[in-house]
Amino acid sequence: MLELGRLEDLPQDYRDELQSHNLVPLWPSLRGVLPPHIPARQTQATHWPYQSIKPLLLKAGELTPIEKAERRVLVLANPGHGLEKMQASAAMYLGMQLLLPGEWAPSHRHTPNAVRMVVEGDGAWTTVDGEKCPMARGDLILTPTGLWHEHGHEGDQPVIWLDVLDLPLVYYMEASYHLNGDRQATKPGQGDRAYRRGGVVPTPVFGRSGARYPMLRYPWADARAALESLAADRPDLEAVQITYVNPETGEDAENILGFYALMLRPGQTLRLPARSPAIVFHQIEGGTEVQVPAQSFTLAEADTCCAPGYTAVTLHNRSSSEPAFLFIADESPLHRKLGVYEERG
Ligand code: 1HN
Repeated sequence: MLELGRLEDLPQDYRDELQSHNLVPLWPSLRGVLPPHIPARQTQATHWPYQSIKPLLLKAGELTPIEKAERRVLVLANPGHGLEKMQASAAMYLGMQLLLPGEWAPSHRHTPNAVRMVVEGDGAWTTVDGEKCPMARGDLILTPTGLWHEHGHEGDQPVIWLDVLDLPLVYYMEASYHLNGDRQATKPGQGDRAYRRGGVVPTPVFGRSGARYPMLRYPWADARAALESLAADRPDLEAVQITYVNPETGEDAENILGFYALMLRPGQTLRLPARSPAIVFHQIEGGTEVQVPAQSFTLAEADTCCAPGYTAVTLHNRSSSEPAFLFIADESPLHRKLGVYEERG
């Protein structure tokens, strides 16, 4: 390939004059922003074992009262982006959040979309847009853009959950901000009850609710049952996977990030094609070997890892007798909406 001219090839007085006019020559940087064949990715495949997070998070519970934190979170930062950027990938933020018995994380709303995947503990709840959502292991709770949300805890043991946000993207867009609010009044109705069965939706005679996000909590018991049922119905199916969708539209539950649950049959090895979006895996039950080129992670329960886009990932259930269940988050909705989604076999 023809070498393009470098910045150093230009006379210093010319470079100085460009700079004084806020001008920059493209050609020294062209290959950097538009590399051949495959994008440059800062996202590095990274593994965050839960056993290294949990003691440090509990320590944060001793060191920092909730009033001094608002959200007591240790961020799962990708070293490829620089830890201070608080990014797991280009568009994804991950954090592990701790709420102690009796604590309250006050109501706020913000432009980034969030979900939480409950890791351990009972008795906590998140109120989203007036709906009080109980939190149990494996439950997925949405806090989409603009909706008020607050967390409380009436149990007697610490509660820990994984937050997934599109914060890096929304921040990059210079569109990230929050508003604080008062404790929410709760209203009747739970989306996970109203939309209990796939294929049928509530149809009030006197006007539909019109809620953009009709389902805010996806209980793990239901998602797990759906996976088990799918696996039993389709022994021929290689990837036993479900997508968390908006039950009124069938579209992804949120606008920017996609959320899925995957069941690996006992002993199963599943090769995922290289796709343009980055991907995050969180082990809900069982154990998985996650292979990316030149690296392999052994995920134990509650572990989290990520892989950059344009990378083939191979998953292997380490148990020959029990299924393994993974929660997956990725940037597919974003890539598809922007028209840059790619799969490379
Ligand atoms: C947020 O609102 C929560 O509500 C957690 O629990 C993590 C990280 C960045 C920005 C907002 C929450 C967050 C966050």
